[in-house]
Amino acid sequence: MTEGLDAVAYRMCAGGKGLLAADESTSTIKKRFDAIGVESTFENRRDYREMLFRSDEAMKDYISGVILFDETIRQNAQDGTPLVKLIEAAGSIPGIKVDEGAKPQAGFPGETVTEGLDGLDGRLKDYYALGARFAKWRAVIDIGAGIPSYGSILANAQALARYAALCQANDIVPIVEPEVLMDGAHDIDTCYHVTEWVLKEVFQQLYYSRIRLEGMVLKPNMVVSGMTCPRQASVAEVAEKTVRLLKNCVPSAVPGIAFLSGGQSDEEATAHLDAMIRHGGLPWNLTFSYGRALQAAPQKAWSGKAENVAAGQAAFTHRARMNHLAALGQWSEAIEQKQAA
Ligand code: 5MM
Repeated sequence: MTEGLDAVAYRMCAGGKGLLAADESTSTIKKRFDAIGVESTFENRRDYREMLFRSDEAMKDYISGVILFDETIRQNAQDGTPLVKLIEAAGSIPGIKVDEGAKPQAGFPGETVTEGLDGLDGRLKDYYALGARFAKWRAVIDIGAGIPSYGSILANAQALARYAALCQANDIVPIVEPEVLMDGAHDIDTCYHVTEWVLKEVFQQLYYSRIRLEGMVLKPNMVVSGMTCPRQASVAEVAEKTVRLLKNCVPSAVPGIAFLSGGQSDEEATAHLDAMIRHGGLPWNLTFSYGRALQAAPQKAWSGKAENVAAGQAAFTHRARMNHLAALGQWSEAIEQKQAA
């Protein structure tokens, strides 16, 4: 018997577990590998991801699901076991990124719209057969002079809603990811207002597309200062403003919200999540769906060498454990230091 949409959506964000975003496209993983001096070959990408998925403690106790890229969902481990089976064996859920990237939006200089709706119904059927029980689509909203525009927010929200409808029709939980980028010198209140505008429009379009909110997961950015803003908000301010914004925009029928890290440091991403949970009284489960903030440390520790696999797994397990504690509101700087040692 297959688990229903609502049950999968709930399981993705519950119990202090969160998602590993390992869905880097070929060009993004190349950038990550370039930074550690590793050639981005089919075999190296397999070995790296196999190292993560064979990290027993992390995968069994802290990672509820893994977002995969098309290549990975079809790839076998060195011993021939499908990588998807490694994830399932750990009790974690395989998922798949189905968007085809943010492309320049005609008529909207400096803005993008995410593509990938053509043929999506058929691709979702294939991915379900390969084991995917959830999917992800990322819309990208930049803050700059005169942007974002309503036309771009609307086009992206409509695409997210159409994607989510196709997912649910195929028994796949949609992760709806509207990311307001933290690049730029804007302040935290600008991030608040733009994210509010985006989330209001996204939930409006989800309503028009008849999305079952109980069977989806939201993956938003946190409300943070722009990366080059001279005044960087404190952890407490980020947590307070993010919780306030979400309470104003996200219906309580949504079972879970799993944040992206978006360029925050590993520890900032953990500290922010922990501070939000400590607010208490939240109507949804809050957790992580980090890419960089879970993988930067293991990538560095591994550096493409077979003899470093144990060190890479230890680094991944540490970050996953810290985010697990944060998702339970039990993380602290002292624990971070003690367990890293
Ligand atoms: C892992 O990165 C994902 C894929 O990005 P590309 O399609 O550009 O290669 C990305 O969508 C990711 O899942 C989310 O943005 C969260 O990652 P971060 O690093 O922001 O936590």
